[in-house]
Amino acid sequence: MAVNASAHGICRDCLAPAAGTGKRCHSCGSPRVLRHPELEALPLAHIDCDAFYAAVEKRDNPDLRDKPVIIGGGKRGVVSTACYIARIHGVRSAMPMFKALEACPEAIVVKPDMEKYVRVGRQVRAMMEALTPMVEPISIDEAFLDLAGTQKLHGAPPAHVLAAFARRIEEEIGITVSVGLSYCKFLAKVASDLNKPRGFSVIGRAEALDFLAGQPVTTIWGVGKAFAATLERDGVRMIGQLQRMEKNDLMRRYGTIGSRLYHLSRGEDERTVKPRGEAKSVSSETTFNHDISAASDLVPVLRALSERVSARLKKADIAGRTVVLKLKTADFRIRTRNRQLADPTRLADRIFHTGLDMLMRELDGTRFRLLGVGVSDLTDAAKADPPDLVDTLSHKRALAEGAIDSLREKFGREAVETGYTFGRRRAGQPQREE
Ligand code: DCP
Ligand code: MG
Repeated sequence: MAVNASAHGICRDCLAPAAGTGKRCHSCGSPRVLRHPELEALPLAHIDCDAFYAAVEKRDNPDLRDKPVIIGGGKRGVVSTACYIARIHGVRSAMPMFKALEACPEAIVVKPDMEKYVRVGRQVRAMMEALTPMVEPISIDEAFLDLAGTQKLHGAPPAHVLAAFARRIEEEIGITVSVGLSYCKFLAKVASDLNKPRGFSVIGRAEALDFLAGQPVTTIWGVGKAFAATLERDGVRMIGQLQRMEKNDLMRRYGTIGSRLYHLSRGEDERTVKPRGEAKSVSSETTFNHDISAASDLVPVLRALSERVSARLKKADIAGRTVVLKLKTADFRIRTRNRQLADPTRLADRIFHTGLDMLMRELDGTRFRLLGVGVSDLTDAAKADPPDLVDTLSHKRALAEGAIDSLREKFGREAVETGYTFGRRRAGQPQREE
């Protein structure tokens, strides 16, 4: 971000080195010159495709290119994504479609073609994995990459490799990406969002504290609207204020998230990039406001957590063979229970029912402060959830779950809730995921 006379630089169009301070590239005249004093030292990137679904549709139908395009599920649905032209008119993801069309009546609405987006997402990922095995996918269109130690292989520092990558994605896939480059995950992710679309932002060590000081607390990973409101009530709105607070004070006020606030506000993030294959388990857990013992309180939470785990398995295209239940009693004793399934699963319903069976055996009036569920023995999704000859009912459930998933894809998460979670989603808000 900071421009400095001695900054290393690269032209994002022709990839020529851009020494000096000129605004334009000496080789091709492009204004897209990237300069930063730490450009050659930073290894950690976050890459996120721009208006992903809309970009794919524009690629496949050039008539759409200069028009506002909304991808969504028809008039009753919500906006999945809006292209950047539609965003100028105020259209946003998750907005009800009728509102979006009020804001931008001339928008062209395209129904989502998930299979196509998954296909394109995989192509992008394969191209990332050609740069480094250290790729951690976050969703269909974004991933963290750790390029440390790849300079010899590529004959160029990470920044150069990333600029070349962004250009290749445009040429070979026909969509655009934004890149964030930093020394840690938190700031790489923040950076990739700074000048979307076709962005490339760098946040170096030297500027991290000053940069963060001027950002709102919502920039911190894990600080949503509700928690931001709590902080606001305590008079804290900007990260700069957190930087002046003691760790003990933050932890006393906000518990474990206080420690996260302390470190992230100072640009300290020790999380490493974990390639997909390295994950040992996928789980989700929540600590209750008050200790609880009744099935009627615990079961809806288990349901919500199971759905959360399932959604993440589906997103990552993996499945798990062992369901793990975790409980922490009011006196901080941890109980874990495991059950191996005949086949790996990624279905919320299977995870929930297996977890429920284990949970019911633990209910004897003991008060619990934490409930978690997850799966381990992770495998590729290909062998998961085969049609079950014995348990035909479970096959029907699997089919129903597939139908619910496609409705959710069309209409958004909250559109379809099952009996267990209806109206109670808040109770099961996961606080920690691994
Ligand atoms: N998506 C969705 N519903 C949401 C948010 C996202 O269906 N509420 C889908 C559509 C997006 C894709 O996921 O194209 C990627 O999500 P992003 O948040 O990365 O959004 P975009 O890629 O669309 O836009 P941006 O350029 O801001 O990354
Ligand atoms: Mg995106």
